[in-house]
Amino acid sequence: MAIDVLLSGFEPFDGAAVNESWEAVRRAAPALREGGVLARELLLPVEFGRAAEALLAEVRELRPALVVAVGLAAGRGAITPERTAVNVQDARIPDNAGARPIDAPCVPDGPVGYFSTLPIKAMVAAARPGPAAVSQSAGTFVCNDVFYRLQHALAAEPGLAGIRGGFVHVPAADVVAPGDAAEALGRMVRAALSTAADARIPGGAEH
Ligand code: PCA
Repeated sequence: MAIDVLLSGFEPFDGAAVNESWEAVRRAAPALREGGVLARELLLPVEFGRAAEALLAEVRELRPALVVAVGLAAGRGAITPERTAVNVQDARIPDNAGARPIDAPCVPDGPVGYFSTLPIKAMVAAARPGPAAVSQSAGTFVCNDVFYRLQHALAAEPGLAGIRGGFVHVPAADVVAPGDAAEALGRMVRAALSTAADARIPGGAEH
């Protein structure tokens, strides 16, 4: 049977004991299944290259309608669907395997970036009334690497045609508790499954 959604979260990194992304995903997936959505969850290592390869292996195997990769953005004040992935690895801290690339491409000779193919505005609306906003960039660490390689594979591999994918960052547990993040994630997944053309809601920013 075809799967509706593959949700991924990450292992802890940077000395933390837990990663709120996995805390949200491991709660959201069974709740979605109870509600009749065919959801699968996958825990990813915080490692450049290896995390994306693990996600893509599962995507090729399951061929879900949607792929929603989730990561922790500890400094943020809201749940944030990401608009763009950029072809850059620039690590402020080493990943969990000790790799610390600086200004390297995620995919050599790949395009500069990809847009999410999830309806990010409809997902922000679905996540509210909790704090939720569009993010214009997933950064340049492992989350962006996973997001970029996911979008690259979905765009380039004929066997993955039609699969929509994207990335959501969740904030630390003191901003949004994991149970609340899981509920919001569930609503966002349902919105993404039922939304073909994204809602026209402003989500931009001035700096
Ligand atoms: N957050 C990191 C990587 C793993 C995670 O949960 C990031 O934003 O790149």
